[in-house]
Amino acid sequence: MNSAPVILLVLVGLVVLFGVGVVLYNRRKAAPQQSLEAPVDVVVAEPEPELEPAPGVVRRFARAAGVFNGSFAVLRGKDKITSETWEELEETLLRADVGLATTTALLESLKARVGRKDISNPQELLDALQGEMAGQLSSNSRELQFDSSVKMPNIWLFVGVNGVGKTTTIGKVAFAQKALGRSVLLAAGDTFRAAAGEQLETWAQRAEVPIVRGSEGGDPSAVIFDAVQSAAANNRDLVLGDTAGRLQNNSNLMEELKKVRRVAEKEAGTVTEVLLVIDATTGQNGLSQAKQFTLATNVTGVVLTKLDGSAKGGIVFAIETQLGIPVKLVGLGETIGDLVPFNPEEYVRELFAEA
Ligand SMILES: Nc1nc2c(ncn2[C@@H]2O[C@H](COP(=O)(O)OP(=O)(O)OP(=O)(O)O)[C@@H](O)[C@H]2O)c(=O)[nH]1
Ligand SMILES: [Mg+2]
Repeated sequence: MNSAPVILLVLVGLVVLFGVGVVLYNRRKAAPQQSLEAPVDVVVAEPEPELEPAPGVVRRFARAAGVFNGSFAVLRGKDKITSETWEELEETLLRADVGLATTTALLESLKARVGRKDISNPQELLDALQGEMAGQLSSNSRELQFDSSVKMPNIWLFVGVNGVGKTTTIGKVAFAQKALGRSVLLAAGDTFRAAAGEQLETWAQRAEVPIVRGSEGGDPSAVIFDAVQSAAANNRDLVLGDTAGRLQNNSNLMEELKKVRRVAEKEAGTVTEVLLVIDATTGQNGLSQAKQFTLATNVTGVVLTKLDGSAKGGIVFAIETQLGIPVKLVGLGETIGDLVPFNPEEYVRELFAEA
């Protein structure tokens, strides 16, 4: 009768053994599973084919220029020039921010040619428009002016209303000019707010160039003057001068810029470029700002920024026909390499390229 506890003990022992066995079996089974996960991780770490490669600067330029594609495709599909053709053309040009004055002039000229039977179908009309638009772009030099004959630093000033991209453009230009072998110095002439100097300092670090800063609320001309003196003393080639996009009293901004320019040339430097920075996304507003700046300072070129985020690339024509100033550089993003020289032939070709 004493066998009952023994049987119970044996049973418990068997259950425990079975349990341990199951756990061990599961562990062993789990082990290869874990080692299988490693290759899965590797697969995940490989470039994902679904992910679109980051669009390069060239592609962004083509995309910005491709604003006419849709409407022109519709026009190309027709075989007669009708009043609708003209409406479609006008609407497309205005939508791309070519501007009313420039659009009207372009269409007048084309209507005259259709009247003379020079042009007889929509395809010829578009070809003629392309030719006219290409012809409207300035024949002035788009090269950044650098006078190496003077034995003093060249100064390039960057002007424009706040937020257009002056400071960012200076960082990009510093990087590009340094790559060309020039020794560059940045001048933090925007003393309107402390953050402006810090922002330029960050760009100086990225481009690995020195910077001269003043105090917040200080005299911008004094900063430029100090920067030019420093550049001259250290045989630097080029000073890139940042300026404020606004002052406490906006009407003083133009006077301030005139003074900055005067002071920059007072002793050791020569201003060879005054680059007006215009934000492409502001459209025709940018144009009226530009007029004010050209009146106050002798603007030598335009930098058109944010063309990567804009369907308003037509502003190039408005700027060049109405101000007569060449667009020299185009900004296509926020990083240091996102700046390209403006190539008018390529731009017009892209505008009229069939999608
Ligand atoms: N997408 C895009 N953004 C840009 C470009 N250029 C500048 N930006 C952005 O525009 C914003 C304003 O640029 P800033 O360089 O600070 O402009 P700013 O003219 O110096 O402005 P203020 O100092 O306020 O007068 C920033 O967020 C920049 O990153 C460009 O070409 N493309
Ligand atoms: Mg700035």
